[in-house]
Parts: sequence; C-alpha cells; structure tokens
Amino acid sequence: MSQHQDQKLDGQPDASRRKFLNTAAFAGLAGAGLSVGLSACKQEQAPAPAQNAPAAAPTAAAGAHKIEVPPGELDTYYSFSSGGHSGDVRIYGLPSGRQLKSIPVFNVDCMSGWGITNESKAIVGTRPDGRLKYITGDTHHVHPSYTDGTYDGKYIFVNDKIHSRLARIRLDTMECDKITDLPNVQGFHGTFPDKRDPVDAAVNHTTRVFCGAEFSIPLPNDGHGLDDTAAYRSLFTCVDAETMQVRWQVLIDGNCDLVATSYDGKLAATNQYNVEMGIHYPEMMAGEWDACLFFNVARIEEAVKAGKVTHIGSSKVPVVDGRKEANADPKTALTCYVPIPKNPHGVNTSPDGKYYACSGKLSPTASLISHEQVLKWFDGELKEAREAVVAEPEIGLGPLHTGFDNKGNAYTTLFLDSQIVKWNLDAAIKSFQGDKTAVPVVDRLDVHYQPGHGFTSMGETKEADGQYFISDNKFSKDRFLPVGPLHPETAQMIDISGDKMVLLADHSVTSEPHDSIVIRRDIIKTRQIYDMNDFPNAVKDPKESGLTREGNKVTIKLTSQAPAYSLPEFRVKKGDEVTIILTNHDKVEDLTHGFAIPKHDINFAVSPQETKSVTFKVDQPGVYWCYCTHFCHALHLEMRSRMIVEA
Ligand code: K7E
Ligand code: CUA
Ligand code: CA
Repeated sequence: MSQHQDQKLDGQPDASRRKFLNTAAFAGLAGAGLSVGLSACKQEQAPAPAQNAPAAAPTAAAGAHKIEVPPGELDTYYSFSSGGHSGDVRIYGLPSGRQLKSIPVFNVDCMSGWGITNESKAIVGTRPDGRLKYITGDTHHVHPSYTDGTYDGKYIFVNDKIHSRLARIRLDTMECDKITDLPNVQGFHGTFPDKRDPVDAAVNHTTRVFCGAEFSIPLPNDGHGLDDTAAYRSLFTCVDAETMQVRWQVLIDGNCDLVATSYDGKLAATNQYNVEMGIHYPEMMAGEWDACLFFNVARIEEAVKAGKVTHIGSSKVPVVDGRKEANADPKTALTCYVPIPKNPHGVNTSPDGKYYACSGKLSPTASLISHEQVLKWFDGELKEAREAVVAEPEIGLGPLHTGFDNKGNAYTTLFLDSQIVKWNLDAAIKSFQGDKTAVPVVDRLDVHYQPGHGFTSMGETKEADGQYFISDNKFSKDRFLPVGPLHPETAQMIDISGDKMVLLADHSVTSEPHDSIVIRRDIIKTRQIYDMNDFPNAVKDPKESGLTREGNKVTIKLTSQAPAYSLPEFRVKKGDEVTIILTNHDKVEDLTHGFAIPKHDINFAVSPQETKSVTFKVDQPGVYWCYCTHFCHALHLEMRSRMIVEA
C-alpha cells in the first residue's frame, strides 16, 4: 500500500499532517487489539501539527470547469443531499455549491412550519395527544424515482435510520408528502428505488423502493427473547413507490447496509458487514468474509402471491424466508449470498447496468460483481456464488462508496487514506483474470479529510455524464474558521472530465450530510405557485374570513394579501382550542407570508395560493400580536393581526 501513501500531490497539505490524520484514524481500530487486515499499512507516529496552523489551501488547478456562476446565470445541476442527524434534505446548486433550500422531513422546521402545521403533522404522524410521534430523524440516503433508467423528476425517497421510516419528497414542490413506518426492523439504513418492474416488462419506471435494516432484533420485538441474541434477525423491506405501503419483507441471515438495484428490475442488492450476526463490534469483524446479498424480486413477488409467507407479531406485512438454509437450491432461491471480504460498505450499480461495486471498508479492495453472473447463479449455472465476482482490485485503505463516469471508470472514497481513487473497470477485470499488464488504479486525489460518500453527476443513471465528483468528507478539522467543538463537514467538488481528477472547490456544510445525488437541471420541473384547489380547507374568498365556534372549539378563517391579513383582530376565550386556517391569496411568485403567535409556539409560512392550518390551546388571557415573519412588502412590519384572549 506504500505506493500511494508516499505519493505527494502538489499543493496538498504537508505529508506529516496527513500521516497524523491517518494514524489517528487507525488508532481507533488498533485500540481494539484486533487484527483488521490492515497491518501491512501501519504508519509511524508523526508529531501533532502546531495548534491552529491552517492547512495549505488546495490548488484549484485550471480544470475544464469553472465554478463561478455569475448573476443572471443559473447552476447546471441540482444536488440533493441528506442532512444526516439534522433530519432534513438539502438542495444545492452546482457547480456554484450554493445551498438553495433545506427541505424539512423528519425534523421540525420553524421557518416553514413543518411539524407545527396540522397538514405536516398528519404526514409526520402524531400521538393520541396530538404531539408529534417523533421529533428526531437521521437521513442518510436520497434517491430519486426513475423512468427508462434515468431520473424522471417525480420523487425523491429518503430514509430515517433512527425510527426506520421512509419518506417521499415531491420534486415539483420539493416538499415531503408521505412518511411510512417500517415494521419489524431497526436501523433502516440503505434505500434504493427499483428502475423497472421485474414482473411486468412494460412498466419501465420506479414502482418499488427497497429498504435495508442494519440492526438485528428479537422478532417480534415485544419484550420476549431479549437475551437470546442468536435469534435476533433483520429484514429487507419493499415499499410501494406510489401508495407508500409496505408490500413485503424478507427475513435474512446477517444484516443489510446499503442498497442498490439493477437497471432491468430483476435484482436488488445489499452489502452485509455482519454475516457473523455479532452483537458487539469485535464479533462483527471476526470473520474474514462477509457478503453482498442479492434479492430475486420476481421470485419474491411470486412467493408472496402464492401465500408462502409468515407474519411477525401483529404486523400484517407478508414475510418470505430469505435465509441461507431455506434457499440452498439456486433454481428456486429468493436470495443469493455472494461472499465479499471483511465488513464491506456501499454497493453501487455501474451506469451500463453490468456491475455492482462493493467496497471493502476493512479490506483495501473493491469487489466488482457481475449482474449477468448473479442471474446465472439463480439459473443454477454457477458452482459458487463467489464466481459472480469478476474483479477485486486493491485500491487503498477504507474504501466506502463508489461513483461512476461515462468512460468505464469508478471513483471510490477511501476513508482512511483521505483520498478519492479512480480505477478502471475493464483493467480491474483483466487484472483479476491474471493479466499482469493491466493496471486498475489510474489516479488518486487527496481530499480533506476522511471522505464518506462520493458520487458523480448523473452517475446513478444510464445518463452518467462524467463531469463532477462530489466528496462528502466526515472531518474538516482546521479548514475553516473555528466555530467551537462542533465542526462543520466539508464537501469538495472534483472535475472528472479529464484524465486527471482536479479539485475545483471545497465548501463547509452543516453537519452531517451522508449521501447526495447530482441531477441535471432540465430534469426537474418545479411549480412556482400552488393551486388553491389542491387544498381542501382553502379559504377561497377573503369574505369567508371570520370565526365559527362549536363549544370551546373555535375555527378562524383567514387570508393574506400583502401587506395585510383579512382579519385585523379576532377574539377567543381562555380554554378554547383554536384552529387557524390561513390561505395566501397573493399570486405573485416569491410572495410568501409568515404567521407567528407569541407565547403559543406557532410559526409557519404560506407561499402564493397555499393554505396551512394550526391548532392550539389558549389558556392565558391577554393580547397577542400575530405577525408576518416572512419579509413580503415595504409594509411587512405593519402586517399584523391581534389575537385577543378574553378571561
Ligand atoms: Cu456510508 Cu449512511 Cu451512506 Cu454515511 S453511510 S458515509
Ligand atoms: Cu407578509 Cu411579511
Ligand atoms: Ca463482518
């Protein structure tokens, strides 16, 4: 491994700093006193760098691409990025790297009123007392819906690892419209929509979303078998992309991690780092081999249809048996376990649909699995599932995620090496077949520091265009002005259009994005103004404004038109449950109003022709100035209404 550790790239931080970072990353693993298969790569201890010494700036060498997008011009790509444990999804414009919006999903957002309005609470889910079921979330993977092998601009799906929920975002309004709880699982991590229907060949768009659960639990998880850890299991879940109902689950051996799908709709895959089914992490890395697990979707659908299912606890979701023992005969098997070295992370499908790249994480390799070979295994034509692996190049330390260009190259993040490695698929296959002249690794680039996800422009579609690679790095350390102990992360943009990777820009990003996707802007067609008819509770005429009372339940109908609300004041009584319905009658693009009520924890925004409502209790008599929180007009400060609460 020494050849690339010794490699110096012009303008990169000095070698001792990089060594220090590398050594620190190793210390955590070495501290466990375990062999992690990396001993050949031990590094000398280098002195710690001087406190607060800035890292050398990366050279923004002249690439083919400029990142400046001057006023009057628009970015050429959208990038959608999971927010991590902030629970949101962010939208950036590329190549400028400017953040355009945060879409609240599993978090509460007081700017838009997500988690505050009745409409958003109904999507997120509430407890019997009306409070939100959860206010935390952890978004890792964002993946859009497909038509004909490329993005169709309809939806983006995103996971919540904490509470095992799948959310859907509409791409016309860029708002979450559905959230589904997955039963029987914990640690729902990887997710990917299918690209084509496996049963009906005429359906060439996304119909299912696959979800991998990382943690094994007692089934059902109702307090029985708490210490019977050998019986803990995890499941792979299929959700209907339109209804967002759970279609079926597969009981498996080992665990799921990331998820990928084939272009022909036939297979879904998940990498497994814990085939040991260990409970503590030394057990999870005890074996030299883990697996990439493939699901034969059509056979699973058939088994569900034939009623070859069980149910777990009170869950109505049909469960098929995908465990090894039950699937020993390839010709009828629902699942295929392809052995992959030590604790792999990430599985990504190449744009030509031929391969899956599964990164080693604790092995310095990436395994290239042939789609055709896996199908052959399911036809009973392979002796061993391992024969589906057609290349396994050594690419560096801590490989995690892989993106692809349109020229047959893969770009893998190396967490421990803090590098992006570019490797050629054909060369890797030839080298695996024994061709000594084939050199898989073609380029390396240092990133700062410790990359997690990496992805290319349009790289997860058959329209991969080989323009940009984004490295979402897990540490920023000394790259930005210090902001206290919680650091931002770094996202770096790399030009991959030439032979050599060229670093174009690096940006701070608020903690902690995991995965992102980069979509050509022509694919996204947004609505800039809502249709009032889409809201069943819309106050369509300002004349409908006013108060209606049923016992202590009061409804206030209100409209907004800059710079005024339709009611300058409204009177309620202490003890009332008040519902305010507000429709924004402004039709001008970008004319959003807010509505906040002091001491009642209410704030939300209504965009042109949109309706939102809130319900709350009033129990303190007094005068409360409701005011517009979103700058809308020269008389924005004057845009108010009085809530008068009588004793
Ligand atoms: Cu690698 Cu959740 Cu995609 Cu983070 S996972 S890096
Ligand atoms: Cu309306 Cu500010
Ligand atoms: Ca393992």
